[in-house]
Amino acid sequence: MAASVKHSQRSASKDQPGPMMDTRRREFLKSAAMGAASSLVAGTAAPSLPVVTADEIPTDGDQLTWNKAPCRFCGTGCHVQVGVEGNRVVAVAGDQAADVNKGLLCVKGYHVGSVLYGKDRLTQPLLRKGDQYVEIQWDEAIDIAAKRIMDAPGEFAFYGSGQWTIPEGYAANKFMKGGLANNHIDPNARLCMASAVTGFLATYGVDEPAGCYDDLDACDVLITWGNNPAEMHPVLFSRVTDRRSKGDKIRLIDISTRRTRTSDAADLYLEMKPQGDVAIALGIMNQLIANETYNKDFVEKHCAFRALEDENPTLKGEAIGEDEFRKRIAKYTPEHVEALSGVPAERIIELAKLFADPDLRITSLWCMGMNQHTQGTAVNSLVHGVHLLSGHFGQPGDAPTSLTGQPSACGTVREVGTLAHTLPGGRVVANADHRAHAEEYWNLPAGRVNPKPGYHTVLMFDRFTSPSTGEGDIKTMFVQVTNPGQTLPNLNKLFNDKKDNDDKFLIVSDVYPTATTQAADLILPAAMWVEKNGIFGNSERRTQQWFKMVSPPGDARDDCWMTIAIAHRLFELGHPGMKDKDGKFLFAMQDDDGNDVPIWKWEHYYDINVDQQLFEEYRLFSRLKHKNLAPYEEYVKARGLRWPVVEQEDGSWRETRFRFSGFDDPFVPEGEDIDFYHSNTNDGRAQIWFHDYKAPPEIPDDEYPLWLCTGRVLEHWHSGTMTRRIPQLSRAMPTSYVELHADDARRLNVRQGETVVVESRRGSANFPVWINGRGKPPQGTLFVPFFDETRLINDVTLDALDPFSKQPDYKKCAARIRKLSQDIT
Ligand SMILES: Nc1nc2c(c(=O)[nH]1)N[C@H]1C(S)=C(S)[C@@H](COP(=O)(O)OP(=O)(O)OC[C@H]3O[C@@H](n4cnc5c(=O)[nH]c(N)nc54)[C@H](O)[C@@H]3O)O[C@H]1N2
Ligand SMILES: Nc1nc2c(c(=O)[nH]1)N[C@H]1C(S)=C(S)[C@@H](COP(=O)(O)OP(=O)(O)OC[C@H]3O[C@@H](n4cnc5c(=O)[nH]c(N)nc54)[C@H](O)[C@@H]3O)O[C@H]1N2
Ligand code: SF4
Ligand SMILES: [Mo]
Repeated sequence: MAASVKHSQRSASKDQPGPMMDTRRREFLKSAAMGAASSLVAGTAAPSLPVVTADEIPTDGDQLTWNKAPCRFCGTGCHVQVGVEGNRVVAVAGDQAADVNKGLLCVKGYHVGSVLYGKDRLTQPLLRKGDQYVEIQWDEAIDIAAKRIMDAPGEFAFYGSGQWTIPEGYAANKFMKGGLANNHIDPNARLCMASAVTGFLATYGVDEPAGCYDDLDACDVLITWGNNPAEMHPVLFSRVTDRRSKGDKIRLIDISTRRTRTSDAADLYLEMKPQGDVAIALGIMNQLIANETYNKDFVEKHCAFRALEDENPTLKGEAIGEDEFRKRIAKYTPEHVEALSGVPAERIIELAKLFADPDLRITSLWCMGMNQHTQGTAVNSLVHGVHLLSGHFGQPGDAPTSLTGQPSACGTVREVGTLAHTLPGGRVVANADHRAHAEEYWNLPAGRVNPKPGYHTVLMFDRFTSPSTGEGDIKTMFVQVTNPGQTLPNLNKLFNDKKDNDDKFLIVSDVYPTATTQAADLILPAAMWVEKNGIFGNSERRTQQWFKMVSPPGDARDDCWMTIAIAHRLFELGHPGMKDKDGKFLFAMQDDDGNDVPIWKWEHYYDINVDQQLFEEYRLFSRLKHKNLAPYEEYVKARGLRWPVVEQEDGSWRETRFRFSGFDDPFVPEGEDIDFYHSNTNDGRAQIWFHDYKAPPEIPDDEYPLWLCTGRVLEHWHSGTMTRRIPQLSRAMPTSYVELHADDARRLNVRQGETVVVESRRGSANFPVWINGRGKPPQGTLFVPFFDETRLINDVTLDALDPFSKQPDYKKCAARIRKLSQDIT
């Protein structure tokens, strides 16, 4: 067993002021933060944390202790310095020693410390008794949860999160797949990056981006494919705008269905129709082929062509020759693409010319516009294909990079393998060798891991709330660190029926009351962020560690402890899966002297570093598919390391920035420039896919004449449970709204600020109108952010899925708006 890290080691990461940062970039972000905070309404101020800039961190002589942690919010993965006095976080500053953000934070990061101090934190387990909740003790709560599972282990589902820490997700995964031999575990990241995963797998045979944030420092052209990093990955985006303000020539091209702050910063804004991205990617490839301007050498050496099988298509597809690819791509002429996407033919030609230029470095970024898409796998593969066909791959600045949104969607979901069909380290339950490795590392009897994938998120909720399928075979569900009662699509179908269904038992662990806890039978109060130890994995394969700094309020406890305590109660109740093959508890742990530590008892949970022990076990898996991680102690010292991390001859650990590239990736054989060593065709080649354009699943018609897109805003995090409790953020953006084009408003006779009903075939919700607001949707389209629990836009959205990734499309459906007073007959 690895040695546990003593708390005294924490001071090792105490920070000294780092290198000078660019003042303009800092001013930009500071003013963005202050801009949001400046709309404070006088007189309503609640206690809040001071915003401290990195160079204002007090040093010696005061009571504060500073320690590092990644920001609680987005997948950018900035590091903050957290100032603690007594048992309270009292200040937060950007971490100058962090490569990702070099001391900068966005408005959410500056206020991240306040997430802990909303007035209505959950502090005691609560059990539903009729219409009431009664406070109960933890022993009873754990016993109730364990007995529900014991009654029907195969009818239990675990719904987790890309905001789980790596050890939390790893423990949940081991509990389900190794303990209960039940694969009904899936995280909210299914709603977020499942199509990115299938795109990577189909193209390279292995998940996660080859490039990293350094590409943004080196590219000549940056293309955003329907994402809005100016608001959703702000510090990352500032890395690019910063270069431009220093005089670097960098061209920003924003392709989007609506004008956003990213479009405002772009040199060229291309407005497309929903689903137009598929056509645009096909159009670029068409031109590269038609003009013979693709990179023949790169394609010949490193690529192969592929398409879906005619019958029973699979993610693997079938090989097609280059001639067949040429034939199929021929129909996507710039004119045809213009008709499908709304982007003028000459702009498609212009994009193709950029990709045809071998002297440029081109980075593509995307996020939910391409993933929440019924052709999500297809469009992800096509954009990889554009880069491969043109050879814009593998050099710093030349990269197709999918950004993740949540702080550990990569770390906890993709790497730890918490999806319903995956195992740790990028492996799958359907493969006998992969199962055998898991059984070996978990010391389980052969055959324990179930080969059948569990239910993906949408199916899991369908089987739980079962509006259409009779009883539904999921009887008990445990939800941790996610708020499905607000964020699932088509809530009337997938969630709202739970409220009237007493046969189903919903256990929810959260930090605040939410739309989901409202429907819960058992509510478990959780410790959050720096109230516990943790590890996150960000968008660029960077694994980042932090220590617990303050105690959680009341009786709130760690999510990982809850999972282990439930597992141990099941062990006591005699569930055979909670034993390893030597009869020992699945999560048995010892201290440095080899003594057993009863970590299922809360008072002993922090006697050892449970995170470290789980991480060291998980590390074994990381080596199976070249996702190698360093020992835990290395992450204690660093501001994150990008995997694969391999040990050097001198005993140091080296991270990897550019995967598959001979000059940087330790797994590319000596002398090779590029090697796709997980190739689906076992020949070192990546696949350039052909997919036909398909129409969106629901298209506006006479009854529902408008396109509805949903998404986010800078100030709020998802369902708003955390950011709406931070006074500065909630005052800056107090309520959600519907963005509308001025001509549509005129035609519909609605005014700025007026509340209207937004409705679809599935449901409705009310929103104030915002014309020419934060974003500007084109005529005939609406945009609604989903952070406001008082106005649930997911009563309106569609639950149509991508056939491979099973990710729903929240970005397009048919809707209408009407005045509040006006009835539709
Ligand atoms: N402030 C803040 N930042 C966040 C988050 C947050 O809640 N708040 N959440 C994080 C998470 S988990 C995520 S997943 C990311 C999301 O980050 P983004 O994807 O950048 O943001 P969204 O607002 O979800 O996406 C809205 C965009 O989808 C595009 N779109 C609509 N239809 C299409 C289409 O057919 N094709 C394409 N290509 N684009 C289309 C539109 O251009 C629209 O602007 O943000 C992360 N960062
Ligand atoms: N309409 C629409 N809906 C969407 C999307 C969209 O674009 N449009 N995007 C989808 C995407 S990409 C995503 S990622 C999802 C996000 O959807 P969710 O994950 O459901 O949203 P969050 O608000 O992040 O929920 C996290 C919950 O965890 C709680 N929490 C915080 N810290 C802790 C902790 O340490 N422990 C515990 N137990 N709880 C904690 C918070 O209070 C909050 O209730 O939304 C999806 N839904
Ligand atoms: S960009 Fe993301 S990680 Fe960085 S401070 Fe803002 S919310 Fe936090
Ligand atoms: Mo997400």
